Amino acid sequence: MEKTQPRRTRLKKIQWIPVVAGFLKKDNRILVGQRPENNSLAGLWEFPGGKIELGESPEEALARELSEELGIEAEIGELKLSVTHSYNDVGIVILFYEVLFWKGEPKAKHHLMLEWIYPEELKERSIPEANKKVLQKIFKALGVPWRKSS
Ligand code: DGT
Repeated sequence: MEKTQPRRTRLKKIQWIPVVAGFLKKDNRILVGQRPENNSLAGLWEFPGGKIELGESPEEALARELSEELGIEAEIGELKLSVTHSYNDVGIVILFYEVLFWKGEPKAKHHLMLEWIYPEELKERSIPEANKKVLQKIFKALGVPWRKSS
């Protein structure tokens, strides 16, 4: 009997990269940072975080990134949301964690600028496509309504 061919052959396999990001909240605002120049997605506003390195747990990776990027010692809370997104030849899996407690005041050691913003403001900011497409889920994970009641 003739073997059936797979219906769709992928020409190129993409590499999936695990990323962690933190929701830091203060007075109903969340912390976002503007991605630096000479970096992919430069100028876009993101949640602090980065790629998980070999041998790290997601929580260890996020604590390291928050120390490197913001200079704080953070306690990583609950996993609130996971998102997948693929650019051309690379895919990212982003795990978003709640961060409720930390020591120190966040400083922009890596970002162009840091800002505490009301989640609502994310709608007007330039943010990575991976986040834009799940903004509604991000609002839910942050525990704020998707639309402001007037
Ligand atoms: P490196 O060492 O230069 O590769 O930088 P890392 O490890 O700080 O990682 P980064 O921030 O360049 O990689 C994170 C990837 O995830 C990047 O493609 C942007 C994407 N991404 C999408 N949304 C977010 C977000 O809200 N926060 C962060 N940190 N990355 C996001």
